Amino acid sequence: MIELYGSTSPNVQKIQIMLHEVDLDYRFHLVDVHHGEQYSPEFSRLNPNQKVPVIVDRDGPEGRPLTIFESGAILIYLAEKTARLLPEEPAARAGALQWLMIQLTGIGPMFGQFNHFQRYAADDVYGTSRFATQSRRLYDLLEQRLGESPFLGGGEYTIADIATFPWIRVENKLFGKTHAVMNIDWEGHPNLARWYNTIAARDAVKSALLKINLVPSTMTTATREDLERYHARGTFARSLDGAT
Ligand SMILES: N[C@@H](CCC(=O)N[C@@H](CS)C(=O)NCC(=O)O)C(=O)O
Repeated sequence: MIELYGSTSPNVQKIQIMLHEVDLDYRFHLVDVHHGEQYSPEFSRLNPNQKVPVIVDRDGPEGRPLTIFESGAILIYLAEKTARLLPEEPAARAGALQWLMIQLTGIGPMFGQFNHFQRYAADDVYGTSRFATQSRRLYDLLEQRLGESPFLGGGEYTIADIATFPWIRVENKLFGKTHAVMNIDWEGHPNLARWYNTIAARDAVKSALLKINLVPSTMTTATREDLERYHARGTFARSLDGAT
């Protein structure tokens, strides 16, 4: 049994999709990140970085429980545990891992920052434009790659696709209509659309999405102070000179 600590975030959705793909039983524990549950001593013991997702594999190596944070590390662990969705052959494995890293270091952070500025700091023209530019560049990169290759890593569906798919979903609870907000159209990105539709049609993905859609957003009841803390601004901002 896997215990999954998460929220509605795309970084959590990728783990849910993976668990359905490799057919491992899991229990979902909602972490109310908009009311500060990630800072609790109990959660901080699971992840000192105080972010979701986290898993606890009750049947870890040598039968002992194992706690893992960071979605990329969790995907690699689950792929290795089940010998699924991460090729063993070195070239194919490197191909999958490099596109997994593009998601972890590019797509997630850039789309995330774009979403933040566009929704909460749209008056910051430079920030909004900078992250819109980076996000659009990444959409074009994916389109180019998927014009050359059926899946991101190569010929096979891998954890690189699983990691990226939730960030491209047209609608999710956290980001709303990401494509619409960024004026990204499927017509201009036909290879991305083909890839997206292929993944969305998989049985495991469909069953994962049914579960994902049941996870409630904790943002709706967040107070102004909760949001200031979540966004690390106002009284929660640290000063540049390190005084706070
Ligand atoms: N690099 C991390 C990112 C995790 C992350 O940013 N999680 C967000 C949800 S998308 C979170 O827990 N936010 C709460 C917070 O930052 O306080 C991963 O891929 O697991």
